[in-house]
Amino acid sequence: VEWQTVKTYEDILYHKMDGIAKITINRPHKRNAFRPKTVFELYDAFCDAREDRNIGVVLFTGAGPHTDGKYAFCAGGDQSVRGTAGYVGDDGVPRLNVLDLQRLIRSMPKVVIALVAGYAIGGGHVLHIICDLTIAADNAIFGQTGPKVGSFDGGFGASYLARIVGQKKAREIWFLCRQYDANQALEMGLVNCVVPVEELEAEGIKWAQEILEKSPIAIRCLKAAFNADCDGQAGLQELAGNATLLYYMTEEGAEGKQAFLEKRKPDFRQYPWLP
Ligand code: 2NE
Repeated sequence: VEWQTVKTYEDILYHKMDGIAKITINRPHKRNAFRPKTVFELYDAFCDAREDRNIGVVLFTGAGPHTDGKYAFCAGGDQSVRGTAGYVGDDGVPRLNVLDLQRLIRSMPKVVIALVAGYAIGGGHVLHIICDLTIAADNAIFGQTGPKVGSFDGGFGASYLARIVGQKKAREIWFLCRQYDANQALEMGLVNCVVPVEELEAEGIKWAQEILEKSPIAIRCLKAAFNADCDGQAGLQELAGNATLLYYMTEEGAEGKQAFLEKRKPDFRQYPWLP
């Protein structure tokens, strides 16, 4: 089976193969930094993957290497289009639309795996944080730059990072703006494994295939449960939405709808009050 192009975009590539979607930021000359258009395109592709019943896993990665030989997952917001109130697109409107993308990746009931080769920096680092799993190439470099370049992500970028690596380490990452290599990232639990760069995609496919053998409903409920632990009412909404989905799939749930449509009283007496 080979990757099939799903749709053609300007800033990203979008492929599918056998239950797996692959979304690639394609601006290697900018170390895959994102402008508003990049984020809109990513959002569109992630929505498609979310809606596709055949897709269970999304691999999220960056195109590379660039002509100078360097790799990047994503170097965050494109500073060359940063205006006074966000990143400015062709329409002249300043935006921080990457926050919408973060929420989509976090809440979609499919597993999103970041494949990081080279730099995952700034808002690009937060994008890998938000993914369910991260597979790092041996050349991966991680870090935040906000306090150096006049920015910060106090949302998932701070609080969820701290859940992953602990408060002390998260504060170090943000306050010192250092860069960390793949093995340091592995040591602090920031990534799931490290592989040679040439094996990155194959490893991602292997993990995806292992996940695809598992129960879709079990995985979606687990993702929602992990999220609910940190995400307050939005997390509970996600988790409870799965309970509603499962309830709709029961005879008991269907009886309510059927009775309404048949203009009769529902007969719930036939269903047990389980202990
Ligand atoms: C990523 C890093 C460390 C790579 O360094 P190096 O030395 O390998 O490459 P270089 O020469 O800096 O970059 C190569 C080309 O990519 C562009 C550069 O300007 C350069 O272009 P040319 O000079 O060749 O034309 N480039 C790289 N990153 C870019 C960026 N983010 N925006 C625009 N152009 C970029 C090094 O490049 C680096 O530190 N990059 C900046 C990382 C950064 O600070 N990102 C923004 C953080 S804030 C953010 O992302 C954010 C947020 O905090 C909250 C909400 C939303 C977004």
